[in-house]
Amino acid sequence: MFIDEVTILVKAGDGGNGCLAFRREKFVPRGGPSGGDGGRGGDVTLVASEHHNTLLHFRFNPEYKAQRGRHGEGSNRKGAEGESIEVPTPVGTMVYDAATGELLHDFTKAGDRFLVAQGGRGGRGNARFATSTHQAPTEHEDGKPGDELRLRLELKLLADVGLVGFPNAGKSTLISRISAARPKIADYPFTTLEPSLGVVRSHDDRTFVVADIPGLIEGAHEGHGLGTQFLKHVERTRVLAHLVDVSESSGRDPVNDFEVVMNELASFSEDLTKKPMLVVATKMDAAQDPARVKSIEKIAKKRKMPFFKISSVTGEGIEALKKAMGEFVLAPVEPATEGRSGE
Ligand SMILES: Nc1nc2c(ncn2[C@@H]2O[C@H](COP(=O)(O)OP(=O)(O)OP(=O)(O)O)[C@@H](O)[C@H]2O)c(=O)[nH]1
Ligand SMILES: [Mg+2]
Repeated sequence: MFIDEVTILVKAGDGGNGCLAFRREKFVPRGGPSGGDGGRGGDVTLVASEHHNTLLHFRFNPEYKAQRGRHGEGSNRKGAEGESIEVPTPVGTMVYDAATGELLHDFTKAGDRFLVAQGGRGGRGNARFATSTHQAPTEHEDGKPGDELRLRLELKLLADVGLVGFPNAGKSTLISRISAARPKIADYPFTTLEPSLGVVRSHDDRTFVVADIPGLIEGAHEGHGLGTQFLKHVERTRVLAHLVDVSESSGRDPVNDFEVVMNELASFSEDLTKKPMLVVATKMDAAQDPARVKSIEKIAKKRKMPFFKISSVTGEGIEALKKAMGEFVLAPVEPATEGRSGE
């Protein structure tokens, strides 16, 4: 199981201080107390968001502070309340108190809200302490501090995109190009022995998870090569990217490679072949024979699968592929939130 984990600090706003003041007016010899209350500090609320699939955004911004309340002022003016903030959190995130290890909240559905740090109350101004026998109070309170705590967030990562293909097709190289994952890459089959996940940042700053799994060969479902048991890691992905080496160095026919892998997927589970699939011709920088590329492009067209040509060496086609993956797996942005950036 792959677990994304991050520690963040949340700090609610402190309450504003109460004010000590007396009225001074012309012709009023003894003005009464007029110190206003401090404003309440803002809260920090975590909100489950379907636009976030990973905890990556927390790594760039590990601190969330709400605004403090303003201090009270004379003439019984209450301080303004501090602004509260909302922090988007992926559905599925478990929120722990980092100090005690206590589970505070488990986000199960989008829109779910959890007030994690409450703003401090504003202090009372001296006007509030006046009584009939105590007409010139000088008591006034400081605001209460807002809650501050460290949270440990945990999210079980499920892959959104699965990379499949022959050994040496360039799966690990692609994931190392589009994510921070650094699986072993080498010029021999079965370099990858177990699946690994990479978190990919899309062009609009959202993230999704790509799984790199070991290569498949003919008869994998009968145990040849590394077998097919790791295909369970891509069973729940939303889309498969099928990588086909179109360079001469594979020494094989790309169309045949494609069919072999499709057969192995089908032998593992029919559902896998029903999943949307992107066909990706890899190693374009080393593809001398355009006929090889064309042949696989034709197969993709026939099956109505989107087709991409990439080179992880030159970067050709990588952005377009990333964008297409993102379109398959990320919820469409609603018009109301469009243009929002930097979350
Ligand atoms: N010229 C060229 N070579 C590439 C490209 N992508 C990968 N390679 C090379 O192809 C070989 C295999 O790459 P990997 O990424 O390890 O392939 P894989 O699909 O993960 O292989 P397995 O883990 O064995 O299934 C390595 O020597 C890479 O350097 C590319 O775009 N162009
Ligand atoms: Mg590999």
